[in-house]
Amino acid sequence: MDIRGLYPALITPFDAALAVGYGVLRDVVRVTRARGVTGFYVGGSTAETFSLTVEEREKILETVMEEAGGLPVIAHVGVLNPHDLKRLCRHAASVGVAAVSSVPPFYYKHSEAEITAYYLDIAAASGLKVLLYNIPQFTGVALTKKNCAALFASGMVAGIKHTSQNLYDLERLKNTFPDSVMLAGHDEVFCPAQLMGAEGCIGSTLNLIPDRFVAMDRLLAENNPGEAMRIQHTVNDLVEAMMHFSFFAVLKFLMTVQGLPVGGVRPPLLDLTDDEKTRALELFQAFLA
Ligand code: MN9
Repeated sequence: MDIRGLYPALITPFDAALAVGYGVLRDVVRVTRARGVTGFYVGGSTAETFSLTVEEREKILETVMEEAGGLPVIAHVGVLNPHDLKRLCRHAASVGVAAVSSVPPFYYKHSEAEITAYYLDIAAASGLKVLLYNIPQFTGVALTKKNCAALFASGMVAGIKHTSQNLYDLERLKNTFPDSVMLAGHDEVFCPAQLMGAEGCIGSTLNLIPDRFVAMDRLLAENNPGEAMRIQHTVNDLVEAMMHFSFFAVLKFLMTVQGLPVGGVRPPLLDLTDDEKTRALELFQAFLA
């Protein structure tokens, strides 16, 4: 399955009791589909995945698969416990995802051999190709053409979700492994990432403003990077403003304001205060104006 394209890194809706809102999740998938996204990334950072149980992660994936209408779904299966990892890999394969994905093993400083073995275990347990998830700001390790060479050589890597502003690393990866799919992971560098070798993106703000990414993508395909960058600047004004708040809390608040009642965030993340909500609403209204 072709995994190039525009993916929301889906949020996880929660109800007032902080249980997963599976019905609202269906709505999020339907609404973003109607607004032009071409696939779904499930259970990643934006999903608050490390605050979910294994059972919830499985049920969330099943729910998205039912609403995805045949669009490619990529499941983040990352977890340190090998038992849960194998279970999530097998489950993802059983429901028909296009690829599995994971951040590299985290918390400890893992060696290159350990990172390689972790990903090969995922490929073996799922029988699927793996989309590496490079997010050095959180994992403390940058995946590069050098330390991922063995993984790409294994033939089990679909590509990389590059959530890094180092676009030189991205360009070197694409240049070295041209048959792999590179997806931008930082929404604020969507346009330049496409010029540096990405063929799409996986991002949190595609839950909220997917149409802006569809528009940028179309303009780039029409060879009009100038106009695409005009949109990028407006997106980045919003992202910069959102970064003054707890990011996923403000993202979910703005989705709620837009008519998708996705609720708040799960602890240990904190929701916006009433004052923050007022300010967030003002800045979003300015963005839409
Ligand atoms: O999944 C997201 N990564 C994180 C991708 O949140 C860690 C991005 O979409 C960012 O939220 C976004 C803002 O920095 O680029």
